[in-house]
Amino acid sequence: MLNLTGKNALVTGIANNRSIAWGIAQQLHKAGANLGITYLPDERGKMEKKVAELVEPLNPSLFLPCNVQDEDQIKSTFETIRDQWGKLDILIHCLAFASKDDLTGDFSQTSRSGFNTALEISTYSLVQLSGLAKPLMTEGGSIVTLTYLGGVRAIPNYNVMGIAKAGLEMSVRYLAAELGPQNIRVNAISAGPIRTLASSAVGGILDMIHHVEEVAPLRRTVTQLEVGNAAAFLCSDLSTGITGQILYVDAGYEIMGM
Ligand code: NAD
Ligand code: 0WE
Repeated sequence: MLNLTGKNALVTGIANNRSIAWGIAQQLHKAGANLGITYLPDERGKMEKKVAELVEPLNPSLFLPCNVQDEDQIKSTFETIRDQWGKLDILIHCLAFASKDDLTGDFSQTSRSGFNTALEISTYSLVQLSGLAKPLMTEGGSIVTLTYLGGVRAIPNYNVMGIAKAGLEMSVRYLAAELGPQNIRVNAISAGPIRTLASSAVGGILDMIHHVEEVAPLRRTVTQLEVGNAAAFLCSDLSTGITGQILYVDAGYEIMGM
């Protein structure tokens, strides 16, 4: 049975009720996990209030600001986990960012700063958070990140995010190789397109979703809760033999030739 009682889970990447991380947090809570939630703070504290209200029903025992571009916030997040929880069992990495200018037009025109920002936030953050989680996962653990097919195939306009996801998927393998001896497993879920804050800001996302609805074996897109169920599985004792893998939760789209 899928049971996460007694497990401490840190979930990053909740912005609103459409976030994939919100689907994951709900399923981890349902399975009995003790939750810590991080959010991306803004100057006016609007995000803090919004996300706090959203996650309240899940009774998180930690609720912390964590901009992955801010060294101090990252450090203090993990210090708090060490002091309050003692050990960490589950890390959900569910964030990405590229400048909107870099998600349209010619990939060859990506600026140095745009490239660096996309890879810093979307890729390096997994490496850094995993490194900080490592000493806290004293009883083993499970790290799960979110990727997209655009890291493996050239998908129109995904551009620099594709390079970030390719790096992310390879980071999963190197992290799995390093952390395996400590019984820490590292996997990624490659989700099909879902309408979220991040994806809705992207031109042509609706056409993309309609294409998936026509071509995917299941003739539909997937939901945040379906991704959440796969994440709960990867965090549970049902998947103790699985590490370093990319699990497609995409209604089967990836297998198709067109
Ligand atoms: P979302 O906008 O709800 O989530 C993105 C999150 O990234 C937000 O919570 C945002 O606050 C956070 N973030 C951005 N910059 C940050 C920073 N500097 N520090 C900390 N957090 C930061 O959108 P989503 O679609 O749920 O995206 C979550 C993950 O799922 C991403 O990795 C995305 O690439 C991946 N993904 C999304 C889809 C899709 O179609 N929506 C498909 C496959 C994979
Ligand atoms: O990973 C993603 C989205 C990531 C993302 C989205 C945005 C929009 C708002 C990263 N940074 C930003 N920055 C912003 O300013 N997905 C998998 C969703 C997505 O994005 C696409 C897609 C799909 C699917 C971009 C182009 C083509 C398809």
